[in-house]
Amino acid sequence: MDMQKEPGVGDFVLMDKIDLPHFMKNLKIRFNEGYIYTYIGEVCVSVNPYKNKNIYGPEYVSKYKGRELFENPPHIFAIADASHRTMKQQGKDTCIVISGESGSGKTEASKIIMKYIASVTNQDGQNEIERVKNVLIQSNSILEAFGNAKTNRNDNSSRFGKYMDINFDFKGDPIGGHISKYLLEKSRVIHQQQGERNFHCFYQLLSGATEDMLRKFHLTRDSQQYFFVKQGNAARVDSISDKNDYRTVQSSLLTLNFTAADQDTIWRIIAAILHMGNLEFVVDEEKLSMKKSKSIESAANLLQVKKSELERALCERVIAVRGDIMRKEHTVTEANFGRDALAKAVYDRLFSWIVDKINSAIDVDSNKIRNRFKNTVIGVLDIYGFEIFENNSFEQFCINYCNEKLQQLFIELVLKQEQEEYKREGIAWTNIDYFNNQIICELVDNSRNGILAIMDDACKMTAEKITDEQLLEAMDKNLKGHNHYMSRQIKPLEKNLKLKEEFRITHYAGDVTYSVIGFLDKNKDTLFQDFKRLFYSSMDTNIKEMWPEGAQDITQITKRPPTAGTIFKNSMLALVQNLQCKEPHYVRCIKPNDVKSSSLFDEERVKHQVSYLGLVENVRVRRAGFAHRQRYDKFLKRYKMISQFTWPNFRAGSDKDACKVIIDEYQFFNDVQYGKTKIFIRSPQTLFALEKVRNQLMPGIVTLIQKTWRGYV
Ligand code: AOV
Ligand code: MG
Repeated sequence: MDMQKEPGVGDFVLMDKIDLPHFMKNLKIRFNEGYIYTYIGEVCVSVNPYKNKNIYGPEYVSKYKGRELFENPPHIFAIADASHRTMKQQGKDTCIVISGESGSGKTEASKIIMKYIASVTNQDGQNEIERVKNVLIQSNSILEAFGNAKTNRNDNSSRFGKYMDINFDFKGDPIGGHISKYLLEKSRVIHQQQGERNFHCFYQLLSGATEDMLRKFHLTRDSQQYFFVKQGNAARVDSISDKNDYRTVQSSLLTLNFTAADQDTIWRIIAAILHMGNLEFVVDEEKLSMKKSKSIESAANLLQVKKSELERALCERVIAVRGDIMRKEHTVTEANFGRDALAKAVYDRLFSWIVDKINSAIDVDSNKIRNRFKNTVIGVLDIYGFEIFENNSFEQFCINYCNEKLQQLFIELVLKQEQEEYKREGIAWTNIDYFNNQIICELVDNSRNGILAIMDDACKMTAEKITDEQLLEAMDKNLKGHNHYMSRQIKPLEKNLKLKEEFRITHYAGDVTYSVIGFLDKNKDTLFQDFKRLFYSSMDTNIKEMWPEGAQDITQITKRPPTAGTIFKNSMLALVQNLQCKEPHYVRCIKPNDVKSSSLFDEERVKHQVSYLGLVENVRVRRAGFAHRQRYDKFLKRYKMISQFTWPNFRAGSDKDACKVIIDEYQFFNDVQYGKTKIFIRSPQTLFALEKVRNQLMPGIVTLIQKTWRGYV
């Protein structure tokens, strides 16, 4: 095997001893030598190289195309190929689940996978398939412009979860797709922590737009003029060229059939949000009004609504009291809250609208190729990774919960698959101990006393307004004694909890301290109805389309919409269900250090990730007895040359019998078990030995074949 020529071992299953130190040693040797991929059976462990590697070109594509995992050195291409092959040959839906903490390389991995799939398909060069491939690939730059941002963990951090289905026809060519997005971190629109930025698109517009366009939008190039993009003091990022990215986004928008009017709407909304950030309110003789500035006029213009009506919607709200309609003026706090909620909602709706538009460009149902009857799917999941910041709020809580759910899925599927395989093949199996994070998932999503349920209860009480502190009290009451939950109320001297409004969750990937302040508002996610009506009245038909519920009559609105937390939880449950019914392939991403260095292997940081990802346990389960398993026909194909009884053909029985003959001849019978369809080999040494014999005989065989060929010519 090629693997043996590489530093360390290419599959952790082949290590002499399976424990954390050996795992670390192998990973480190490989990273230092520039080998970023290593397998655990069929799972691909990937360490972020933090530099461009020359391993994704056409020669690599042809090397991996149509090959089995073990035939080549470990590579993410092999995982993509395996997923595509299973889908194509067995007609099964497959998925590739990419996980790892923030900055570990998930989004890059997902793009590499998509590009690989694009390179190995459409060999006949059909126009429509080429178009679909382009849409799939170019959608990335648009989604990243509007859904990614610089954080303190990653210069290009995904601030939304993304699951993309790619649909294939019977030949294995992509004919369409669908993108599902999960909870965009919209609070970033109005606030950024020190060192962070708003979404890339804001800076792209300011750097990339023509002078003419800026004038039309009443903007200056200087991002420091706009409160919504300057709070993190990090407008410039070394690794990013906003100007070039703006151009890329523009050309991608064109490819994806966004009309000139659509593009205009998009950038006008971004400009309007920049202006919204500069709106201020004053109270004069107890009357609330807007502080004089050009911003309100600009915002109204750009959103194509009446200035007076935007101003009114920002300063007061219309309420229905027992069927009567009344106006109520905001306090300054309410007005500020309303403005921020508006900016967030406008952005969120824009993002959803963009995703919908991309989907309509690749939707299979409306696609011309729908008459091709067979339609299988590869799903690629790239979510926001586990993250801990200086200040952690509702958004981190959701993101980290999402990572818990995926870890849970990994545990279940990897264990389950393994168990089922042994059961199916009639092989005895003993369980390997794991940390099962189900208990943390339940701490969050248990419908009776999980944090989300407690939060929803608090949001339902309208009689008196419940504060965030009261929410924390309710959580303390319900969760006291839970091993993964802690607050100062429960343990007054707990030193990691600085403030009384903080609580801590011991996640699978580490302790995170959250501030409860803002949880209730973010969960309720209220937006005054007035805004919805206003935007429904916009002269811009795209904007109107983004606010359909503006058509509702105010007296008709009685039902409380589901909370943000509940929507997110349900979307996670649906996601997990969806992934569960596909054949999964895994990429486990690891971040080598916190300083984005291509040469530093920070042992402590890596060790922590290896531990919480359960990778060593993964190897153990995989090795529990059997380092290698292979279908009889495949095993025979590879090794029949090493026995005179099976070479060139075995005629005395089944493939299984032939495999037995080989194993018996080399006296490995104590190390092997025979399942129903597969051979299971216990120790890697047996495999090495077989490989060695094969390698030794290979030159002879090659010469023999060559001779035979010469005879023919
Ligand atoms: P993430 O998706 O896992 O974080 P990314 O995929 O954005 O992380 O990777 C972070 C950065 O690491 C990229 O911008 C690249 O600079 C570098 N990188 C990652 N993988 C590779 C690779 N294979 N080759 C070269 N450079 C790479 V987050 O979205 O924050 O969870 O929410
Ligand atoms: Mg990402």
